[in-house]
Amino acid sequence: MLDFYRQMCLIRRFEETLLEMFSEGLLVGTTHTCIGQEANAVGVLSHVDADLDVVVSNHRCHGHYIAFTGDVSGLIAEVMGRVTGTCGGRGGSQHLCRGNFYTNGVQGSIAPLATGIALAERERGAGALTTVFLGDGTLGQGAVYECLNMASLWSLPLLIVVENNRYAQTTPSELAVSGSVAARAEAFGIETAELDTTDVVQVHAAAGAAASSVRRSGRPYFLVLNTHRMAPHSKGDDTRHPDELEALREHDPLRVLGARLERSDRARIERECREEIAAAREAGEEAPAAGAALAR
Ligand SMILES: Cc1ncc(C[n+]2csc(CCOP(=O)(O)OP(=O)(O)O)c2C)c(N)n1
Ligand SMILES: [Mg+2]
Repeated sequence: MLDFYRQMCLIRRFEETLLEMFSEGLLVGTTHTCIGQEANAVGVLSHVDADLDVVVSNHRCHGHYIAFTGDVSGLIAEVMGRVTGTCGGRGGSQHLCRGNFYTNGVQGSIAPLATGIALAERERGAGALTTVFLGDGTLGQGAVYECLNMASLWSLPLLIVVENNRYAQTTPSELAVSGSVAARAEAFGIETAELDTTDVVQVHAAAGAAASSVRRSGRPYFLVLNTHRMAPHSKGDDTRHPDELEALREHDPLRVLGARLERSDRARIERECREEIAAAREAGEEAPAAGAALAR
């Protein structure tokens, strides 16, 4: 539980720092924080092996990246556009590639990417699990259903995680998503589970069952995690009523887990995370800008 708390805290502090830096005019481009959704990244990715398994993520990818790699220095430098960034400062917040970790900000594009990777990995025969994270709004992309069909028909070792935060930018899911999300995958003969919690321990348990099922059967699995985005879609673009945002605070995964920890452990972990992110930011600030390196 302490390690879960540490990872979630690191992700939270990292993203709070990005929002602060944007508001100070120190960053350009955009960013999407997973503030409120950290339990998903940490709970699911505690079951993958970074040397073997593959993770494909979307525009809201920092939590997944940090849970998979622990590399806050590379990520902050990447968002800052520095040569020391994960992709030499050219990918930015949404387009990361390191080892077996890939992201792309084009909604739905990662579903075919992950399906193809799962097929390639099955052919390679090393037993790799491919995990892909999709948002509820991305269920509006037709390619997602072609992928569910192929993954089931061809028995691909693919774990599809839907992080259902009930919004796509400003559009609530009631206006965009009909019927049952889980039933969409069930219609393709894919095993599913749905969870309504921000407790990382519960996410960890459900994701463990899902990952074991894929590894054992070689078949896809569809895990729906009903969750809450506590911060704006990107930056300063939250049109929700303040009362709605206030009500989300009780679901804060740090609060949910933190209540079960000793106060002294919490304080120590929070201090260590603050220090780690501050050091990463400082190192990023000292590194040369990618644009300058490209121009040379
Ligand atoms: C093809 C495409 N269309 C539109 C966008 C702009 N866009 C970025 S995020 C987003 C909403 C995604 O909603 P959801 O899948 O629920 O993920 P969430 O942002 O809630 O994590 C949209 C429309 C995009 N990135 N790609
Ligand atoms: Mg959403």
